[in-house]
Amino acid sequence: MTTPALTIYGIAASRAVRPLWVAEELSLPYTHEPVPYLNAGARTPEMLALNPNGHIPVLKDARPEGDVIVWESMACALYLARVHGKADGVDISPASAAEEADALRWSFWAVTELEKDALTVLMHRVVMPAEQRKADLADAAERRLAVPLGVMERHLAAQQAKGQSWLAADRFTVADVCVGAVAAWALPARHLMASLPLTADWIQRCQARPAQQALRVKARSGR
Ligand SMILES: N[C@@H](CCC(=O)N[C@@H](CS)C(=O)NCC(=O)O)C(=O)O
Repeated sequence: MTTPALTIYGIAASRAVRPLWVAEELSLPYTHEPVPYLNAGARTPEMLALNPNGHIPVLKDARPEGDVIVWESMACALYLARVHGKADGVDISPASAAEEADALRWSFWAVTELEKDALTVLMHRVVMPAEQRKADLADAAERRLAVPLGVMERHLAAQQAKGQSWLAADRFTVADVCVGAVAAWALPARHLMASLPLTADWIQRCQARPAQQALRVKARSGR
């Protein structure tokens, strides 16, 4: 058996889920190296040689012209779709200039407008031990999130009016992966989500993708 050209470094219970999810959706052959981020797992000499920031995920694409190394989770996800997708209007890769633009703008939007506050909600509502959670931090993050998530709610309503049930098209695309992976962190903001029915429904549909469910099983196993 030949070794796959693609290697994704990083456990599924991390931002590595973004490129892992794209690879699964595209049915790409790849090697998964479940490097943890705790205990400086991303800061070994081998990992620092790949990503001097000391973070996961990292993507390696062994190409005839030489290895291509990508870090930053959104870049890894978008690279896989751009370079390894078919762009046929069937798979999740952008199939037109408009879809490419949507994948880029919504992915950048997710990391700049959503990620920090969504992570605060997740950590201080669910992940941290109860005695360390700070409700006031989560409350403030939820108030701020109401603004960008309101933008998303209105966008999804406009998409629905065009007969498109996903973020960038009438099919699930890499834009849904990139934004859905971040927006899901805000699900514990229950009151906020109750006020955003289209957004809550879209996040649940992203989470219900078989690729996402398989990765959640993997995440629970620690890989
Ligand atoms: N902006 C980066 C953030 C990467 C990041 O912070 N990854 C975490 C895991 S989700 C990590 O590697 N933390 C280990 C550390 O910072 O030591 C990305 O999206 O890839």
